[in-house]
Amino acid sequence: MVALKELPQEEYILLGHAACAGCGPATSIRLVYKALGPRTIFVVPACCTTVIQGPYPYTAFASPLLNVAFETTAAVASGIVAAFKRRGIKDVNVIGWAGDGGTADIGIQALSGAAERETDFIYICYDNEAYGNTGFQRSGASPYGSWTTTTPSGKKEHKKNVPAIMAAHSIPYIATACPSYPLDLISKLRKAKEMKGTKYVQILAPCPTGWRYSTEKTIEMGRLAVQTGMWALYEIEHGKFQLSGPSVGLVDKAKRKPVEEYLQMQGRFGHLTKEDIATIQGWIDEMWEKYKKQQLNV
Ligand SMILES: Cc1ncc(C[n+]2csc(CCOP(=O)(O)OP(=O)(O)O)c2C)c(N)n1
Ligand code: SF4
Ligand SMILES: [Mg+2]
Repeated sequence: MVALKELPQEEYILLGHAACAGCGPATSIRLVYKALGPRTIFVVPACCTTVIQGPYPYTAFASPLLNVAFETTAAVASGIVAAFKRRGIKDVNVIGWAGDGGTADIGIQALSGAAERETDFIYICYDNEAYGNTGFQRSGASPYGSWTTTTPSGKKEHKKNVPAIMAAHSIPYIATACPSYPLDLISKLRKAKEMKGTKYVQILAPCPTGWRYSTEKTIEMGRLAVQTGMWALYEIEHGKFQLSGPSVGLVDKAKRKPVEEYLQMQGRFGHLTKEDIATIQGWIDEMWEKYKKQQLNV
């Protein structure tokens, strides 16, 4: 695990960005930059980041960023990787940086193709669990029961498991992360940077505007997501699954906080009944039984 004192003092997401106060994705960009440094090119489809970056001709990113059509993130990144290879450029990190809508739903075909071609890049899905940029519509990654503008009485389906879909592609590295655990996040990206082939990282990035909580609680919200087991931190390295960070100690259900503690802090879950909460708790417990088996390799 990287130590705090090893992190660069420099900031690469600059003053004047246009994120909402308390934006989890903006904090995540800051950490990704601290992990990878400024020799990094971001490929970004339509999403909140196209606002966070600031209006043209200004930019809050200290390195090149390409805005691309929604479904093309991994395809464009593949082209950049090929062009760099042709020109013999080896020291630039090519990052696909897309939201959950742009990953779980709209960009999944291009992502799957890039993974199958073993494209040498890191694809990061920052997951605020809805289509934030267009007013918070449901995505495949929105959790069961959550209010969005297209699920006014709560989503009826569970969250799509994109890391598992990527695991089915047998890529060398998959990780989940959260900006509430910055050193864990940075360590995972540094590891991904050193590996060849397609690396997939999904960051749970709390969004006060859509999740409806007060802006100073973003870090606390991410911690609660992890402590309740709603979001598990893990790595799948060359097919080997391993829980990481605080999630290591949460295999035993008694160690996890009840999910209600997390849900009750967010307006998007304000309408949930006891039965809904039990359904979500049941889903978490079921997921953790799977993590336990994967951890034990059975
Ligand atoms: C092909 C296409 N369909 C729809 C849109 C409209 N659109 C722009 S951003 C966005 C939401 C993106 O959601 P997500 O990928 O989760 O990123 P977030 O906004 O949450 O950061 C949508 C639907 C578009 N730009 N292009
Ligand atoms: S809507 Fe959410 S993800 Fe988008 S900029 Fe605001 S806080 Fe960040
Ligand atoms: Mg989103």
